[in-house]
Amino acid sequence: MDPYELATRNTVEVVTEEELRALLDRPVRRVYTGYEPSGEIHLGHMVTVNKLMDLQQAGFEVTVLIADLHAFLNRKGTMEKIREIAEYNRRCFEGLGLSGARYVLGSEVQLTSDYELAVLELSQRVTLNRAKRSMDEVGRQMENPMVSQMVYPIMQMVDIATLAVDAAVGGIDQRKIHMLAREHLPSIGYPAPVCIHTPIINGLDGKKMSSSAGNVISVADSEEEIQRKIKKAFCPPEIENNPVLEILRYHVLPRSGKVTIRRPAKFGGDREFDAYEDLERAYAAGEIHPMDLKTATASHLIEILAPVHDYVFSR
Ligand code: TYR
Repeated sequence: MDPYELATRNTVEVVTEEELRALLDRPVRRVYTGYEPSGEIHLGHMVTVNKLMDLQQAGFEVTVLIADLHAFLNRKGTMEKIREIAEYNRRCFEGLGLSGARYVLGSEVQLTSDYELAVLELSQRVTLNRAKRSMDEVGRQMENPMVSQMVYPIMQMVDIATLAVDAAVGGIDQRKIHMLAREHLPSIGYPAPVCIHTPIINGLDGKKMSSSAGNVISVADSEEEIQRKIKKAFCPPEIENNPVLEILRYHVLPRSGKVTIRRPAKFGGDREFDAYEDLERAYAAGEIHPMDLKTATASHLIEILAPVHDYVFSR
């Protein structure tokens, strides 16, 4: 696949496309994504993991930031607890295919005086209002934001400079922080990063994905759990807000290259799709039954996640 196509497939926005093209012409290019350590690495995280893998294939050096201090600032728990899951997360990301990446633990690079000076410098340029709004979709309990959650976006900007990356990948929920970075990093002598935004996919029930709501599939799930969760997933006969189609689009097709629907001959026989548009069209036209779509999704996902599960839990 052409590098530009690889870099932009399955994204909702690239800021800017011209800058990305220029980057692809450079001999060395670096991209990163930061993740707050999380008890479960799930299909939501995997959308950006897949994008990083696309970019790796398009010649980017990939950095994964395990943002332990950010999780702390965002009220996700004690530093001790967060550190513990950070190590687990790293193994998950490696198992998912990011084995050739550079891994950086936030607290290992964010407590130097240069870093702190950059944070202070930028905090003097960003209004409280902008900082707060940038956290709308990222911050926890934002009806009552803490000062730590205003420091958070400033530090995310400084990460980009400190890690010396040319591009930042994130869900579209990171957009406002990224726009602040593009606006303000040049004032501390750092070029504006190219920002690549992926969609936020829905949970299996069609509602906002959240580990606590149990509507996600994670790297830790067994085959039986994957089967069970997909079986009861929301899968309307439409293409709008259909979490099963989203899994096929954002996970199965990029990783397996095709979707195979297995059916007895009397129900139309097997069908194979290697482009999402074709699958979507066939499904919208009623040529594929939701039950068959689910069965195919479960077996593809099991095939994708089994080796990851083994890698993560094999010792
Ligand atoms: N803001 C990201 C999230 O919502 C985490 C993150 C933290 C990303 C620091 C980048 C960064 O530099 O999970």
